[in-house]
Amino acid sequence: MAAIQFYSALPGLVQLMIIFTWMVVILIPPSAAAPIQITFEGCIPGFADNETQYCCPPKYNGTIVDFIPEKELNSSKPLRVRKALQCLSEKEQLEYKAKLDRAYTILRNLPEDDPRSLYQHCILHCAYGTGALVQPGTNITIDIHFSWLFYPFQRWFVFFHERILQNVLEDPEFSLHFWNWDNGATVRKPNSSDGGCYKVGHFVPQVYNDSSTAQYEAKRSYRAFMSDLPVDLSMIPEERADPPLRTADVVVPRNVASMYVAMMLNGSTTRGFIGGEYRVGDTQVLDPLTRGGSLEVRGHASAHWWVGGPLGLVPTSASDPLFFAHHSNVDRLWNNWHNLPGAERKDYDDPDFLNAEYLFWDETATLRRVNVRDSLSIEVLALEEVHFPTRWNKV
Ligand SMILES: *[C@@H]1O[C@H](CO)[C@@H](O)[C@H](O)[C@H]1NC(C)=O
Ligand SMILES: *[C@@H]1O[C@H](CO)[C@@H](O)[C@H](O)[C@H]1NC(C)=O
Ligand SMILES: *[C@@H]1O[C@H](CO)[C@@H](O)[C@H](O)[C@H]1NC(C)=O
Ligand SMILES: *[C@@H]1O[C@H](CO)[C@@H](O)[C@H](O)[C@H]1NC(C)=O
Ligand SMILES: *[C@@H]1O[C@H](CO)[C@@H](O)[C@H](O)[C@H]1NC(C)=O
Ligand SMILES: *[C@@H]1O[C@H](CO)[C@@H](O)[C@H](O)[C@H]1NC(C)=O
Ligand SMILES: *[C@@H]1O[C@H](CO)[C@@H](O)[C@H](O)[C@H]1NC(C)=O
Ligand SMILES: [Cu+2]
Repeated sequence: MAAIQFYSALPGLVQLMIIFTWMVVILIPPSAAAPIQITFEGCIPGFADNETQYCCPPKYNGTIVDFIPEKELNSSKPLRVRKALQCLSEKEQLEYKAKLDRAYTILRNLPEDDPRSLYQHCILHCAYGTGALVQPGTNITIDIHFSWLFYPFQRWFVFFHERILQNVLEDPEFSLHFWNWDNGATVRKPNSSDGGCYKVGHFVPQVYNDSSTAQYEAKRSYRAFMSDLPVDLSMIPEERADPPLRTADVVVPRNVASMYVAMMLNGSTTRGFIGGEYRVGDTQVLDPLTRGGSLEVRGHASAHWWVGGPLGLVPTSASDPLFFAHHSNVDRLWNNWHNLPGAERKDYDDPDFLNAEYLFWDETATLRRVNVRDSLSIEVLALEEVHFPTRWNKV
C-alpha cells in the first residue's frame, strides 16, 4: 500500500522508469548459479577479530589430485568407530591419551611449511574462515562459515586430520573420538546396550587436559580446566568477550534447551540446520544469523568461545588439538540430525551444494580436491559414528 502511494506521487516518466527497472530485475537473473569451487590462487590477507590475518596456504608445486572415496577407501574393511571420549574405559583413555600425545608431538615438531604440521592446520582453517581465499578472477572473498559450506568443510577437515594422525601413528584404525559436549545427562543409569556409559560429556575431555601431553593447550580459559563447570552451549556473540559464569545448576538446563532449539526447532528444516545457500558471486557472509546453520551458530560457536584461548578465535582455533574432538562431535551431530523425526531433515539436493569443492592436504602432503556430495554419507568415508543417546530430544 505504502509503495503504491509512493509511486503515484512521482511524475509519470519516473514511474515508468521504476517499473522498467523492476522488469529488468525480474527478467534477468543476477548471476548464473554455479557451485563455489575453492582454489588457493589469488589468496590475499584475511581479516578477523579486527586484525589483518596472514594465512595463505604454502606454495604447492605438485598436482592437485581428486579424492574419490570409492577408489581410495576399502569398502570391505570394517567401519571405524568414533566414540564418546568420556565413555572410554580407563585403559582405553590411557592408550588414547598416549596416542594423541605421540601424534601431536610429531605434528607440532614438523617444519612450519609442512602442510601436515599443526601450524598449517591452523593456517588452513584461518584461510577458509577469514576471507583470505577469493573466487577465481575476482576479489570476492570466501568464508566457509554461516552457510551450507560449513558442515561439509568441517567433515573433510576432520577426515583428513584423522588420516594424518593415522599416518604418523602408523595406525590405520585410529579414529578421532568426540567431545560429547551436548550430553549433560546426570541421571541416566548405566545401560549395557550403550557400553554402560552414563557419564556426562560436558567437561573438557580428560585426555586433552593433561599438561604433560602435546594435546594440551595452556591458554584455554580457566573455565575449561574446572571439573565442576559444564560447557555453556548458549552463549551469544555479545557475551564472547567476557563470558558470564553460569554454574552447573543454571547451565545444564540451558544447554538442553539450546540443543533442542538447534536440533529440533530451528533445525527442523534443511535451511534451518544446514544454513543458507552460497554460490559463485555471493559475497562473504560475516553475520552468523543471516544464513548460519542452527548448530553452527549455537552450540558449536558457544563451545569455541567458552573454552577460549586459541580455540575461541577463527584464525587460531585449529592450533588447539581439542578443535578436532570438538568438530568430531559437530560431525556426529550432523549425522545424527538426519535420524531425528521430521521429513525435512535432509541435506540440500541443489547441484550448487553437491558440486561445491574444497582443497585439503592429505597425509602425504598432496593437495586433494573433494566435493560436498562425497561428504554426505559417513559410511562412504569408512566411518560409523556412535549414536550416543542424547537428552536434548526428550525435552
Ligand atoms: C580496531 O582496530 C582499530 C585500528 O587498530 C582501532 O582503532 C579500533 O579501536 C579497533 N576496534 C575494536 C572494536 O577493537
Ligand atoms: C616450489 O617451487 C618454488 C619455485 O619454483 C621453489 O622455490 C620451492 O622450493 C618449491 N617448493 C617445494 C615444496 O618444492
Ligand atoms: C580390504 O579389506 C579387506 C578386509 O579387511 C582385506 O581382506 C583386503 O585385503 C583389503 N583390500 C585392499 C585392496 O586393501
Ligand atoms: C582486486 O582489487 C585490486 C585492488 O583493489 C584491484 O587492483 C584489482 O583490479 C581487483 N581485481 C579484480 C579481478 O577485480
Ligand atoms: C538402553 O539404551 C538403549 C539404546 O540407547 C535403549 O533403547 C534402552 O531403552 C535403554 N535401556 C534402559 C533400561 O534404559
Ligand atoms: C584438568 O586437570 C586439572 C589438573 O590436573 C584438574 O585440576 C582439573 O580438575 C581437570 N579438569 C577437568 C575438566 O577434568
Ligand atoms: C532460531 O529461529 C528464530 C526464529 O526464526 C530466530 O529468530 C533465531 O535467530 C534462530 N536462532 C538460531 C540460533 O538459529
Ligand atoms: Cu568450529
